[in-house]
Amino acid sequence: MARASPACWPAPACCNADFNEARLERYLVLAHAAGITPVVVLTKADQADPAPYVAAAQGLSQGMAVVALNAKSGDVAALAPWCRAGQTVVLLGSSGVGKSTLANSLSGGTLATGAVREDDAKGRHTTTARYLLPLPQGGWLIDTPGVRELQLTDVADGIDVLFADLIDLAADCRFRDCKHSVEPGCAVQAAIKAGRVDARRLDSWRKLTSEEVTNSQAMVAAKTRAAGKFTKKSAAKRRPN
Ligand SMILES: Nc1nc2c(ncn2[C@@H]2O[C@H](COP(=O)(O)OP(=O)(O)OP(=O)(O)O)[C@@H](O)[C@H]2O)c(=O)[nH]1
Ligand SMILES: [Mg+2]
Ligand SMILES: [Zn+2]
Repeated sequence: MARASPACWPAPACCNADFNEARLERYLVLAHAAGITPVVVLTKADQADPAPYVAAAQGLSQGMAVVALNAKSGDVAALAPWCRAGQTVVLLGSSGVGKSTLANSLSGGTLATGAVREDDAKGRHTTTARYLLPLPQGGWLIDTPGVRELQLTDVADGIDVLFADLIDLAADCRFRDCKHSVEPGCAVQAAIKAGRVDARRLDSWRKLTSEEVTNSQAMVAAKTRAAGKFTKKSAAKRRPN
């Protein structure tokens, strides 16, 4: 995606059993790491009261736009601010959340959509390629295949943006190397006790940071091994027989 054009990243999720805060947080970290504005779109608002899902999504990031709608109805005007000329929209989310349905409603296109499984509301990976579609307001939309698993690597910046409030608080902890668990003078634990911060967010911050560090170290190690092999091969080629 061209960096020059303002882009937004609606991360559709459903107002049903498939709604998952931890998964949404991963999309948000990825978007922030890429310098893209995330917008959470809660589809299937016709199937359940969207209010608790909207509140849960808003709790993931202060001030983030969260839109609940019925992607099938064609009434997607609430997304107009992100679909204007010069803007690019990428739909990202699990299979079956309604990305292609939303893409069709926004663009007037006819991308294939697929039914979800009845027992757990999961999709069947209907879309298998990426599609670029022009939007009537002048922007562009990219529909993508459903994400199966999202492993985070090299996104430390994105984690810092999503958890900026906790990082700010941590600056007031008594100890520089505070782990925000049982240390005296921990500003993060104080905020949790005062009800200003959800303990779940601290847990997510820890989990995502640790996963990111492990994955990034594994990536560096793999690159170093690959570079070592390459150097040995080219040295062998240069060696006179
Ligand atoms: N009731 C209702 N059904 C919806 C809504 N959005 C999508 N659906 C239905 O959900 C199913 C999956 O929709 P798709 O648009 O194919 O989902 P997708 O995210 O593109 O799925 P993949 O291509 O597999 O990644 C289809 O049966 C849609 O008709 C909605 O807002 N309300
Ligand atoms: Mg699709
Ligand atoms: Zn602390």
